[in-house]
Amino acid sequence: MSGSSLRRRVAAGALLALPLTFIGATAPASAHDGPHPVKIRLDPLKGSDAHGTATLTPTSSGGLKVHIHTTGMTPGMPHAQHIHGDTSGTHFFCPNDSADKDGSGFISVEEGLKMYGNIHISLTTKGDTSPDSGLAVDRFPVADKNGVLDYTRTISADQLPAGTLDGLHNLHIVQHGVDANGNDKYDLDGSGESTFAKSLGVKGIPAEATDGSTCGMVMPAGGVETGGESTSGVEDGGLIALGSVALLGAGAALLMRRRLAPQAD
Ligand SMILES: [Cu+2]
Repeated sequence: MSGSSLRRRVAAGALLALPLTFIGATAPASAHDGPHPVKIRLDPLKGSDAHGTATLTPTSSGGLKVHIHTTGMTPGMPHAQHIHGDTSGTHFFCPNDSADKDGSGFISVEEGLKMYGNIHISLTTKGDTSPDSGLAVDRFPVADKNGVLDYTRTISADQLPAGTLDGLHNLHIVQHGVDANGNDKYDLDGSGESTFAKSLGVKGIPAEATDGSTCGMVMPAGGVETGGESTSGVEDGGLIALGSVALLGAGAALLMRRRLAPQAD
């Protein structure tokens, strides 16, 4: 073998080795063995001190196991909770304090939807998990007397919107229900009436029942949070919020009124 041929071989070997090393170091294992579980830290939204964790685990049969554990929730009350956003790549995010445009001290549904996106999955305890069940408070988990909420449900493959498992990193979890006046229940004295429920034609629902309590961004293992606000995401948000109001429907809100409106006794 001539010297120049050897050098060419060594050079070619080095060129091959470089990209292989690069791929080995950076390619996610999930490229070949399906989506991995993601763990989400649920942080308090403005005015809330609830927090916790959620774990989303894709099942071998194409479903999604959801486990949520939060503390500091309104005790004894149901908490609507959803996976928000979509899997098309639109950039959604958890709203920070500045999202409280009306100065209520909390993030209302209207304020939040522009940021965390539409309802993708309703995390109910049984039955339907579509956006139609967004306010089905009789099927949302109830926090215990200490304000601890523990929720586990496996959503079957046929109930998951197409692309959910591959698009987990675009999604968020939002829990609702706060206790503005610290009396351990939702009432109109706390934070007034829910303008969101009212917009659906249902009066008398406490804003405490629909204001956001926690939000968590879904990040793949080893993923880096990019942060920042996408202008297009915000602009899209207005339209998406309108769509969501229509999706939730007056029927769901009526259910909510039955469950949450102050009882005459
Ligand atoms: Cu929600």
